[in-house]
Amino acid sequence: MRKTVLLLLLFSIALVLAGCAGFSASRENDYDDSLVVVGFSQVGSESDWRLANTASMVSALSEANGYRLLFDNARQKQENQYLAIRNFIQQDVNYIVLAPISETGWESVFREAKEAGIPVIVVDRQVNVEDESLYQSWVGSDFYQEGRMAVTWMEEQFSEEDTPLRILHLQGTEGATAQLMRSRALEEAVSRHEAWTIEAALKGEFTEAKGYEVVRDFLKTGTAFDVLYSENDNMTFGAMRALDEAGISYGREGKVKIISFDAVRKALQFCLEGKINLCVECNPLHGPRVDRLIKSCEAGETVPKSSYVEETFFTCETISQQVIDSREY
Ligand code: GZL
Repeated sequence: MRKTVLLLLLFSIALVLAGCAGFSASRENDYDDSLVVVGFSQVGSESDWRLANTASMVSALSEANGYRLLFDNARQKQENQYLAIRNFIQQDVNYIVLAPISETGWESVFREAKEAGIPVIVVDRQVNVEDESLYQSWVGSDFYQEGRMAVTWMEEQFSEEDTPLRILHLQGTEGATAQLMRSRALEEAVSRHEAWTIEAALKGEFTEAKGYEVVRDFLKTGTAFDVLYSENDNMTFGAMRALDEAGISYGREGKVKIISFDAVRKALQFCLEGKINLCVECNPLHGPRVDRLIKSCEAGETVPKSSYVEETFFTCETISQQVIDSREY
């Protein structure tokens, strides 16, 4: 008899604990299920541009705007983006948004998302997949056009056809669309101008630290150059520090002319001070576009396969404090 009572008592305790566990588990997932659940895999936080891009996405995909956002920072590693996407699939999100670190290697994980019935939206850099049905839409910049803006400025500044022009090329993360297209525009221009030469192509990985390191090491070779073509502002900031240390002047009155991409506020300030000659804008504010895309998908509307953001450029002569103060990033 005593044994039966004890067993019954243990069984009831087990039931109560299971019930609580069940209750606590359901409470963990107890969010407003009218929200659209979005898993966003971001490249990292390597640059001022990236921080502005993240801020734009987080503010647009807010709960007040009808979303539950799951955010993952891949810290510049593609395998972390694979992990994040598979995690989002397991959590059965409604949409996956990816800012890809590089163009290739997405087929299998995109196929897993498609098989799970989860649309993928790509932002910023592009993906290179055989089957374009693997993603719903892409929002980003025309990086080739950005490069064309820069080389057109160079052709205007250094118009004498036979004037030698020695270029130091500071490249972003290898294989990123921004790097591939900004580099292609420069390389095509150099092939058109016999007197133009690329003295070196340095890999700065879009970060200030790496930009400083590779330019510092290059300057030790004593190779002279006339123009620094730097594929993002943070690498430019690092290069400026290396040029300062080497006692090489730059900017409007300087020996070296500087071209920089992104046009974040700090770079525009340097442009106003005459330290950067040309800032080519790369618009990071993709959040509202992604919000509109998802809302269209939710309404069953057809969405464009790709949409480009508007961009411009600024020079020492055209930038002003008023323009800088009016910008969002
Ligand atoms: C461009 C973006 C690039 C920026 C860099 O859209 O992919 O990556 O130019 C960022 O600042 O790191």
